[in-house]
Amino acid sequence: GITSEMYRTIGPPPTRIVLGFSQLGTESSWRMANTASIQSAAEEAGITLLMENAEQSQEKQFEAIRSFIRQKVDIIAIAPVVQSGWEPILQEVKQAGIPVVIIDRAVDVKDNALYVTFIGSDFFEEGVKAGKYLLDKLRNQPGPVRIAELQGTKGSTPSIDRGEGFRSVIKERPDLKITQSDPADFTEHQGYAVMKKLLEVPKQEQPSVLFAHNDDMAIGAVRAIEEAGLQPGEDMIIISIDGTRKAFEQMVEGKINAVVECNPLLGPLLMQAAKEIMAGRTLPKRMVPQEDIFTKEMAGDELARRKF
Ligand code: GYE
Repeated sequence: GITSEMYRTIGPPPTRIVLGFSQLGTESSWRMANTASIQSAAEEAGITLLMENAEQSQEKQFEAIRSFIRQKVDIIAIAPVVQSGWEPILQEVKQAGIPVVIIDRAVDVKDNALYVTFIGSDFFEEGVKAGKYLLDKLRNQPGPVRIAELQGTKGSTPSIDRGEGFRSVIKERPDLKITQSDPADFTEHQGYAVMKKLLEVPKQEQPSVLFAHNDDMAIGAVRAIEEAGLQPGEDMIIISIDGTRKAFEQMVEGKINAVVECNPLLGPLLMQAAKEIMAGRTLPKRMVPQEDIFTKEMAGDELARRKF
């Protein structure tokens, strides 16, 4: 008789959605988890994924996007390395009639109709959470308190907004001062190198707090702090963002005091958005994943649950 298997081979070929994705790089554990999430979610959803790694270059992102246009993909997703400069290329995509999803980091464009939706965290809120933790931690400790900040990639939304969110909270205490602030590009090795440099000041000018815009930089900094003969987490309060397994391990060891969660597992949301767009449904302009803050005290219990 005729089996369903035979029907499948003689029926019309199923039309698979083709999604072109411009990933910005491979700088951090967050990024690797984000890439893996998008790859596995595409496979699970039966969506054909064309992914290009831009290695931190906006120019390379433009090239990838143009190649997606030439290949006539159904949808283009972009994780933008920086937030400015997107208007012209997004106009090109619009001309080609291809819908765009912005994922992870934001774009700063006047015309929001240039993309369908932005799937990503509220980075300002993450900075606020980091600042609130610090205020609470120091509530019985008089200043002056010197804070060092390791910024992420210059011009990227998470770095800009985390810095602003943090400042908006700590300004409540004028005796807390950010005395040093330098970009370290969200990488562990830059976190190490920049922290080492920041510690090369006279003892009385050394910071007693480090706010790192991501875990990888905090982990690099921990190494530099230890090499300087200081005890991270004790001699220096360390707060970072992301919530990677490695950062949780260091929290359990008492080297990092608090971590604000930023969720990289955006693959399923992206694939769902792709399907809805292709089905002609309208999506909310903004989709924000649920996120938390974890302290040293909670780290042990949470560690087993960390997925990245
Ligand atoms: O926090 C950092 C990564 O854009 C939210 O980029 C992302 C950030 C993340 O390199 O680890």
